Amino acid sequence: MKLQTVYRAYGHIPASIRRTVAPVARACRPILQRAALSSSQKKFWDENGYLVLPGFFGEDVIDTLNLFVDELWNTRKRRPDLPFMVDFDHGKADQKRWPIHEVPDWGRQTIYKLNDLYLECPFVRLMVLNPVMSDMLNVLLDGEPVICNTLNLEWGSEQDYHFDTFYMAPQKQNKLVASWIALEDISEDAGPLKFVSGSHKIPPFIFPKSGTTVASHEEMPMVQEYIETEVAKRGLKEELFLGKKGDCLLWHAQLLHAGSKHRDRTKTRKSIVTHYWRWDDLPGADVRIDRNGTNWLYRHHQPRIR
Ligand SMILES: O=C(O)CCC(=O)C(=O)O
Ligand SMILES: [Fe+2]
Repeated sequence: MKLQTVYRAYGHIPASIRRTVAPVARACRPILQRAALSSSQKKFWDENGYLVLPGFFGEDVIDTLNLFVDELWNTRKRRPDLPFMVDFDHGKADQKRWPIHEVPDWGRQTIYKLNDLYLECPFVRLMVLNPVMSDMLNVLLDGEPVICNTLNLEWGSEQDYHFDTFYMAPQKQNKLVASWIALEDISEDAGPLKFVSGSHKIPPFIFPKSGTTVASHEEMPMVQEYIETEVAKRGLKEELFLGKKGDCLLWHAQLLHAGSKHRDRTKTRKSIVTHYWRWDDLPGADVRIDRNGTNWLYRHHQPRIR
């Protein structure tokens, strides 16, 4: 029996039953692993630290999400109950994060991240961790994936090169995967995502202040030198992800990536990014399971910043 079938049968699984289901889940894992990814996809992932899934999402799914985001922006001012938070200047000293209903009209025209639609929207959860995706991530993470955040963008983030472990380090090293879904065709002058193939083999950078991979913004300049040296040493090359609408890119916890300059601001660059952790690494957390088998981390929306 497929793991998702087990979950569908139980719906939301109380902790006591979950303990009973877990061994079944583990027993199913080798079967799932054979079905989810081809051996060449797995080999490519191991060598390069990313995987492209062309046309993974149908037009109708993408259009529904785009309509939903438009609806949120268009109606936000009369909906103070909307819990979604919007980030500006993410990771910088003057980062701001406001509830969407307080964001002025210029906010949508500037670089922003609309956080965590997944916390309220089963449709978003089913999209970003549908059963096929779930099976694939199960292989890549060697464990049950859990959605731990989502970010919707409409412009290139122009973020510097980073490892996602700077912001959301998993409990266990490397047990984090991100997906980046193109919500429209992405053109070269609209700030596409760039990444360094094979950079996942660079040893993690440990920040002196915390002794972990988690960055503080004062320490960020230190890491850029490390990144440049390690990339040059290995002769690694930068690549652009020029995804078409519905394409999906998966990347490894340690894959270096960045947002390139968004040169033509008459063009948008709509995407949804999801980060996934493993259920096994979240023993005390409130992990919920939708009827379709999607695991997601239930938590508060992120706090306001100024
Ligand atoms: O889409 C981008 O430009 C960058 C997104 C990103 O790095 C992330 O969400 O981890
Ligand atoms: Fe990132």
